[in-house]
Amino acid sequence: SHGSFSWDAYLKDTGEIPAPQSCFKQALVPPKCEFKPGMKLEASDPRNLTSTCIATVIGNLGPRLRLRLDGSDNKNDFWRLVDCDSLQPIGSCEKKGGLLQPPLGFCKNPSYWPMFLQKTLNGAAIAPDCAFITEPPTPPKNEFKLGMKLEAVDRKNPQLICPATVGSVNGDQIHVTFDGWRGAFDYWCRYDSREIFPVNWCALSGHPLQPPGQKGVSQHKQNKQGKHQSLTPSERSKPPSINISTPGYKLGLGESSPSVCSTLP
Ligand code: MLY
Repeated sequence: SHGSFSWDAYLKDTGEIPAPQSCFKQALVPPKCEFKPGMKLEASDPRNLTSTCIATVIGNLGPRLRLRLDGSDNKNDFWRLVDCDSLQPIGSCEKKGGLLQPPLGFCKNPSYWPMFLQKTLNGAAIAPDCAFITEPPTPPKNEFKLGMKLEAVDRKNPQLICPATVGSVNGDQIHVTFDGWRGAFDYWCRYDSREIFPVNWCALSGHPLQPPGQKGVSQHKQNKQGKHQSLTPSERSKPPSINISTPGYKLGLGESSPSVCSTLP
């Protein structure tokens, strides 16, 4: 139901190994989503982590929620897992003696915040306590190894989860490299990031999984069946070769240009 990509065939083709479940700060069984669109909750402001705000559920993909802070615009939506400690029921902040804050970039005069808060919560759908799941434990140390396969959020298109490979390990950080995308979407993250998942997490959780990209899959890299083969870590760490006759080169339209890579999915 989520396209034709199969990890099983892909791993057999390439002989690569999935990162073990124990590497990840993710539940053994992905949590169910009990949130519904329109429900309100408390969330820490991603742009100002010390402040607790009101958020509305815009939608979900499996256990990942698309959230919008009340009083913010529709250009700053963010995604959180239902088992994320930065989410809590309405009333939690006040119980701890805290005050709900307007989001960074509150769209109205700050003096209007108390009235806005009252109006935004009046008659609102409140997310039930049972929807909030305890965060899974943090693995004691970074157990990722070079070449291990995983599923990872594309930070430039954060609704997408894609097949990826550990391209490098440095202390508590790993380099997440996206299969078939020549490095344009790669990033470093901590080993306990909530944006990385074991192979088959999407299938288990009901989240769509993107197929690997086609870039860097040249004729000589294709196997007999004509199936995808990812670049080796050493091939991948080399910058893509640039041909000065490539249209768009002089105009800066190479694939690393953020104006090209970070736009539409
Ligand atoms: N419209 C975007 C989509 C790229 C998505 C890449 N991810 C899956 C690694 C583009 O082609 O630039």
